[in-house]
Amino acid sequence: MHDATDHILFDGGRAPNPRRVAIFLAEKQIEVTKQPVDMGALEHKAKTVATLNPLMQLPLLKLPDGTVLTESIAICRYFEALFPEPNLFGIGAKEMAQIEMWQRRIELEFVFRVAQAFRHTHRAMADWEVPQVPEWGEANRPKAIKFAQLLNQRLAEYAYVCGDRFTVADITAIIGLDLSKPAKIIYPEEFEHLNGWADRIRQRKSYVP
Ligand SMILES: N[C@@H](CCC(=O)N[C@@H](CS)C(=O)NCC(=O)O)C(=O)O
Repeated sequence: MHDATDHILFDGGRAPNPRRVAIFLAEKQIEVTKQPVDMGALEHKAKTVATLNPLMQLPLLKLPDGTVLTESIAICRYFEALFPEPNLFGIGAKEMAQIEMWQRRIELEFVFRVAQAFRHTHRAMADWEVPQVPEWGEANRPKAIKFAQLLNQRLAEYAYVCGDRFTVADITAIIGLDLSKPAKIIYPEEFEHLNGWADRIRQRKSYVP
């Protein structure tokens, strides 16, 4: 276990981006000090978080020198640099670029679509997404399914999104797939490679439901 308990992670529990960092830290066995924030009670909009992050979003990491990092991938990259093993962002020019490519694609073409569907159609998001535009949410569902189809094809060939090993791109993909349930996005049963991959990812010790 790597000791990083002098770092404070403002943690939003089950929200997708906080989960992304939680899974990453668990994979790398890094221990930080967690400061839970009850996002259901909109605590992320209260002064403590708002003064540290004007965007009022989580996760948020406070470094020992007081530096504040937000953006899940920035936080993950910071820890990858501090504790390089196990490597999750790639080794060498080609693998690093491939992981970055899939990570960005999944973030922009999948997680974003699923999140828009969730935020603009789910009643629980009415105080978060103002105004909710249900038509926009609906419009994103087929786009998420289209990208999931591409992932399914890819996972027919490879055990993991970026090839034969688990990387940060798998973490981003699983949080998008998990968010699909409350977003009411239903994938065709024939996406068997995607489903098989998801079962394997959810069985990893690092998986945070
Ligand atoms: N791009 C940021 C997104 C962070 C983000 O949107 N976090 C959500 C939780 S998953 C949040 O804090 N939302 C608060 C809100 O929308 O009010 C990242 O990758 O960390």
